[in-house]
Amino acid sequence: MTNKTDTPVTVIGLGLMGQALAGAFLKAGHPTTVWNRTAAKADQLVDQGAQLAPSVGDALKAGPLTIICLTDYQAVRELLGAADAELDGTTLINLTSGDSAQARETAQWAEQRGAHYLDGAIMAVPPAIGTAEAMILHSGPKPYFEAHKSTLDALGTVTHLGADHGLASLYDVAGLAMMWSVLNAWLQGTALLKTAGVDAATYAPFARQIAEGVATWLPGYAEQIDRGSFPAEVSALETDARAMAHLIEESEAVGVNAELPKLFKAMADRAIAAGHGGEQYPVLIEEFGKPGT
Ligand code: FVH
Repeated sequence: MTNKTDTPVTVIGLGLMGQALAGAFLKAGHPTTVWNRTAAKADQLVDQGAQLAPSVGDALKAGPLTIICLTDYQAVRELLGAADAELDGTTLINLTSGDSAQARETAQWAEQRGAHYLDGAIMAVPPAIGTAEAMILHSGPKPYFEAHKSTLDALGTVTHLGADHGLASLYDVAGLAMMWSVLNAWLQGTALLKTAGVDAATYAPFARQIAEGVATWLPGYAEQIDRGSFPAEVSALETDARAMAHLIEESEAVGVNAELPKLFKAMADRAIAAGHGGEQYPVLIEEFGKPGT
């Protein structure tokens, strides 16, 4: 049986992320072939033992598993389109950021050319690659993932989400929604407190406690969403909407931007107008589940 660190791997695309990916494979002992449009970006990796392939086609042929990580899907299709004969029989994992439709289209395109295709999303910055903190999501046929999981483990905490190739991209953007919503909410509060001379560092631990407390509500709220039933066990939406009005009024009174609370109050008001005022907050999923006005 092959030792897991003997498995050869190819990395195409040596931007900040691709260099980190290739570096992690090398560190774990995998024979690593690399290719990049600007060849000089491979120099450091070659010094560490990587093989620089002379062409994309040669890179694809170098081993059973290729990871590609470029700026966007258009670049991926352009680049691989010029060497698509070499895709036959290879496993291709695309860790480039994009949307779910691009992931599904690229999967179909690659599979038509005989590749075993997995899409992926990296929820980490380059310095975290190779540590357990680096969350790397994959979607597509599970046997393709399982066949290479021991190699992929060199990159961080790797997860398979399901057979639908679009899932990794969807989790990626869902994570972004969470990240920016939390950060923007924190900035709103920080701006409010600044008007009273409270600095950001003083408010940050309090804000963190609130965010962690809210996070504990998620499993129960998720159950309500999955059941499609929203009894007001803790607070009714109309009570929450009155608190939102306070936030807007206070922001305006002290000269702080109120666009964000106005946005979520408008959604709550629409749900209340539709008869959901006596239900609990996650009933707003119905507003989130349709196109905006
Ligand atoms: N860096 C990060 O923190 C994030 C974390 C989350 C996920 N991303 C995504 O990873 C993809 C690559 O990001 P990156 O940081 O490595 O980006 P760059 O350093 O700008 O490198 C881009 C590479 O793509 C190559 N490239 C672009 N267009 C083409 C093309 N038409 N043909 C061939 N290669 C192309 C570029 O080559 P070169 O400019 O060096 O010749 C770089 O290798 C991205 O989807 C992030 O969203 C990273």
